[in-house]
Amino acid sequence: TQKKGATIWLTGLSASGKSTVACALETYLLKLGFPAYRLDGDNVRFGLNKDLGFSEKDRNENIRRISEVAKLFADGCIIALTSFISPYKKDRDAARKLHQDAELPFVEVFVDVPIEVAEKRDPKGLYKKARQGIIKNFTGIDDPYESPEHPEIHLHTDKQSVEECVETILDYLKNRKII
Ligand code: GGZ
Repeated sequence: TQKKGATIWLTGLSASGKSTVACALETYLLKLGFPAYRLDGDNVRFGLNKDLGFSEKDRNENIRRISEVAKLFADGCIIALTSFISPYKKDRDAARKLHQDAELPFVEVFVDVPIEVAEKRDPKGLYKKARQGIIKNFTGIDDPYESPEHPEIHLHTDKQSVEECVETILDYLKNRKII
């Protein structure tokens, strides 16, 4: 029988590894026969949310809309994998509440990495630009990131491999009977 959907909500700094983990997890889920769909900056911020920037208000609205979309996917028996910084606790809690009210599983995954490590990775050179003041309000530099206090899953991407991270999430999903 087809299982219910769920939302796996990855949160963490830029270059923490959210998208990398989401991509690998998606591959595994699909291989196991579970429909999964990834929502990330590339398919949301350039489409549905192209009117939004990075002010606190715009980030709030970005996350609010993504929460609603993820809920729709989950309601359609798909596992939605979201990878957005989602820096504000209030916004993540609202996403959780939205799912709880609809009786859909919501799994918050803290993709944790020390800022120094993220800044060293700097795959797009954005931290450098933020340090130079070319980009303003960059998360972790001159904009806040509120770490989750009680995430369902806490990953450390500076100490765990992508495979270990995926396995941790898969084990959790199996235990919760989501997959
Ligand atoms: C943080 C920014 C910013 C600012 C552009 N602050 O590493 P990336 O490039 O690919 O991921 C970051 C992405 C963040 O978008 P989100 O939708 O995830 O943010 S939020 O959840 O806070 O709404 C980064 C890029 O966009 N980027 N400017 N000022 N990240």
